[in-house]
Amino acid sequence: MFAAYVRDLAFPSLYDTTTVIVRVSDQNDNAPVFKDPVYRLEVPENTNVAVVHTVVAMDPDSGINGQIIYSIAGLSSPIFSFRLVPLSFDFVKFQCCSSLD
Ligand SMILES: [Ca+2]
Ligand SMILES: [Ca+2]
Repeated sequence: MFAAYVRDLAFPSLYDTTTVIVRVSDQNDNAPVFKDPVYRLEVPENTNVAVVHTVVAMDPDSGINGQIIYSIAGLSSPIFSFRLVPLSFDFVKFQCCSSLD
């Protein structure tokens, strides 16, 4: 917010003032970034733990510009398949879908 001032060149000069209110809207100028660049996981083949790991990504934009959708890229092996379970807009867990043994 700031004040603007205008006046003419007459003598005596006349003038006016106004208040300018600027509302800054968010632009989608930040890409989502994972907390760690690489996640190295070691999972025992006979594990019964369904949740393998939870990964976190952040996007500092606001509103829809900062909301994140997780997905698995590429093909997964039939014996090593995972699925993503969203916990919130910022958290997702990798869940093992089949036996690894
Ligand atoms: Ca963004
Ligand atoms: Ca932004």
